[in-house]
Amino acid sequence: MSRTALRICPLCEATCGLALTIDGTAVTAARGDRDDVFSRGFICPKGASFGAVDSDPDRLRTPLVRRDGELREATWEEAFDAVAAGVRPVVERYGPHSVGVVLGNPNVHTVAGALYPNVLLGALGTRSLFTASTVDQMPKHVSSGLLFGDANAIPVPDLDRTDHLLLIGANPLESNGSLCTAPDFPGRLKALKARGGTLTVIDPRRTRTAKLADRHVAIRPGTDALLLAAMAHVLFEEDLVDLGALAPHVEGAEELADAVRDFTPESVAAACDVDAGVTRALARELAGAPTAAVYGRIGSCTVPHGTLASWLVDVLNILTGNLDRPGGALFPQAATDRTPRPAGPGHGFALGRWRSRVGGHPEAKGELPLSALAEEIDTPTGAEAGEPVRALITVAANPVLSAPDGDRLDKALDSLDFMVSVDPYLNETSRHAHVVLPPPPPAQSPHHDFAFNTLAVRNQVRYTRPAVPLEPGRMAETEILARLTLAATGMHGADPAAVDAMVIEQTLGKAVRDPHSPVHGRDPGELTAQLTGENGPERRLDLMLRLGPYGDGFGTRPDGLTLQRLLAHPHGIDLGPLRPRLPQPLKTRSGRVELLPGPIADDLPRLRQALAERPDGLVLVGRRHLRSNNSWMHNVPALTGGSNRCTLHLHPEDAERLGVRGGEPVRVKGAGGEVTAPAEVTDTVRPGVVSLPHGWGHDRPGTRLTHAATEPGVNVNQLLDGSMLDPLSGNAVLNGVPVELTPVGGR
Ligand SMILES: Nc1nc2c(c(=O)[nH]1)N[C@H]1C(S)=C(S)[C@@H](COP(=O)(O)OP(=O)(O)OC[C@H]3O[C@@H](n4cnc5c(=O)[nH]c(N)nc54)[C@H](O)[C@@H]3O)O[C@H]1N2
Ligand SMILES: Nc1nc2c(c(=O)[nH]1)N[C@H]1C(S)=C(S)[C@@H](COP(=O)(O)OP(=O)(O)OC[C@H]3O[C@@H](n4cnc5c(=O)[nH]c(N)nc54)[C@H](O)[C@@H]3O)O[C@H]1N2
Ligand code: SF4
Ligand SMILES: [Mo]
Repeated sequence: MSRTALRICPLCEATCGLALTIDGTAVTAARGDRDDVFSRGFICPKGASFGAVDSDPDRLRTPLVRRDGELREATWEEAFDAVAAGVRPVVERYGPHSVGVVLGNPNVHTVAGALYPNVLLGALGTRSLFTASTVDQMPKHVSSGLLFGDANAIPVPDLDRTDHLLLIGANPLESNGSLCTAPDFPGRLKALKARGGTLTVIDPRRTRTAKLADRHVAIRPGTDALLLAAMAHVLFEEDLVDLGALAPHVEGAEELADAVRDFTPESVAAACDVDAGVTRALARELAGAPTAAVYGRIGSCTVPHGTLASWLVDVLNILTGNLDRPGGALFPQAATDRTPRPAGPGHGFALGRWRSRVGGHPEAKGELPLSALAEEIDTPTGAEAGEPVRALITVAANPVLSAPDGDRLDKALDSLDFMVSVDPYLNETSRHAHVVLPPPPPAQSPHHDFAFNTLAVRNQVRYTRPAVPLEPGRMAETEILARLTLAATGMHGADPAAVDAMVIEQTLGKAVRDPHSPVHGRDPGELTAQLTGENGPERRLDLMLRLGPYGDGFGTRPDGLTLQRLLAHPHGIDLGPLRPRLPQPLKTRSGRVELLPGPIADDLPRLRQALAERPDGLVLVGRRHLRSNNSWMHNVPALTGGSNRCTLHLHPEDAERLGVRGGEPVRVKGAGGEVTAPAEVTDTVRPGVVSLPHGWGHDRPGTRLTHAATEPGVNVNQLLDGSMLDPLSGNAVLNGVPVELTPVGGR
């Protein structure tokens, strides 16, 4: 007997609605849910393989606890006992900062990851927080923090209405998009072209996305900030600046004009390897389009000037009047956002409120660079104050492969007093843990996109309950994280429901005191009694929906959103296209968009120096494959093989010059080490640039990734030594990295 269950896909940021076929408790097929209000039936090969991802036999079924040096199956009770016994002595002896927390990418794809890590961090009181954000989008958070006063206020290109889209360092035809949640991104780009719009792609590789473009600019890696600064220069020089309706909300335009004066198209041409005429054309096209949006992603973030490039993306949107207008780049309004407060000056965004112990890196958004994790563990206390990280909690993270210099981190993890990993796999990182707590597979978990709805090209809200019940012996990831929080913070054994109850009490306590809240002045007890949901996490979702911008305000807006109303709409509720919202989202001290914030102005001299830089050798960039996802999907046979391989792309001219032949192994050497991968000669990379995908290197002992180990690939991040960072955000430089090639056994 088979049945159908709906489930939002958690495998990438596109958040497609899936219709799963369930036989017994197994997912036997997945297709796109045609009635999904947002994805309308779209599905990609990863979503179609949901069943295989879900039922991977290598997924751990029980907790593992290390005994006599070996990880062995254990009960949940034994596992949490071991967490309490491992973490508490470290906190008591060395203080809270000696417990590190590493949060990986899938936390933004789970209900558990949205609701519990902040509670854990608050209760631990540690400053040793490291996340995937600092190998990804931290530059964007910092630029948004500085421009808008809110690190999470990230404008999203209005894909469905824009007339002109400029994509920088993004390849949504493979990645399905990022910081821009859009099911069927490829279809939306084709629709843009079909309605007469234009697409420009800036990427050192001629990607599938670039092939779709009207104009592709194969820039030299790492130089986007120069190109974008020159475009801003042209807008000022040619009198193309038109803030439009933004004018009253923006300050600093004159100072900005001065700041970009040196960056003429001619002066950046050699560094970027982009003709001055092309740069001028890019600026004119942007200004001339009825509406336009500039959008930058990985290739513009994970570079030495990542924050400046991210800032310039929005600067160009602002100077052309495209920020916050339909067809431009707008701020989404998610159903679980906080009640919007009236516009006005805010607290602003502070950077560097503390620094990392060893490298002295400034915190950004409360985080330290993931690149600095190894040194924070393996550098003993010296002159600097503070203790090394001695215990580590990793949740959905595989930094041994995803962060620079995995070999060093590998050794550092082995030296910890205690480590616990919440992870479904025994992989390159979790193999070091003393305790592994495996979450259930996705079909057994609920789904709501707390994070991605704040980045979606259309306002909408969807929630799916677990498609199949928890297998016997399984524990929901929400409960795992609640129990972990209690065990790590001296409340081991308390009822995990107490964690949710505490959050609800605190949230309502604040809301009733807030004059702008729909529940101002009401009794928190009476409101708590109104919450519905089968469990703590659902009641918390109900709470957020009801207090949110579309919520029922606990009865003040009777037709507003509640969990019950959402459950009655299994394919989701459409909340309409993105709408202009300024000045409400601004939280800067001035209450305006601050075009030239101090830390940005202070970083511009470094960009000016880059005008003279010319790499004399090859530089490395990354790439993504549609049927893969970071480090953890190489274990699913249905998603491996074909073009999804860990090969080194290089241009025929470079291959010829270096004597490299396609299919033969090449040794690639970088500052952090060397790897050997088969060469793939292709003119899709520009001359001077080579490309390796990340997330490979599944050949370490002690893991349980049976299929991935048969074709392990190499870890590209071993080429990095972790010293190259964007200074403002602490983000790792993963693109535009100098490397040397030698054909193995060649000349
Ligand atoms: N060279 C290079 N390096 C890169 C990048 C690059 O472009 N180039 N990209 C960077 C980017 S953008 C990112 S986001 C990072 C990602 O870095 P990470 O977040 O460290 O890596 P992932 O491979 O996403 O690993 C996620 C981990 O979560 C586990 N997991 C999967 N599903 C679940 C779940 O439901 N619950 C829990 N608890 N765990 C789960 C997986 O088994 C895996 O161990 O990598 C970065 N590294
Ligand atoms: N299939 C698949 N989908 C994914 C993921 C995955 O691993 N696989 N990962 C997910 C995650 S965590 C993220 S963050 C997103 C990322 O989403 P995207 O940012 O779209 O990811 P990439 O495909 O890495 O695209 C980055 C592009 O930047 C180019 N590039 C490199 N250096 C430079 C440069 O200096 N300048 C410019 N202009 N371009 C440059 C690269 O050639 C590459 O084409 O994808 C998500 N979706
Ligand atoms: S595009 Fe992303 S969300 Fe949609 S089916 Fe594919 S992996 Fe899932
Ligand atoms: Mo990412």
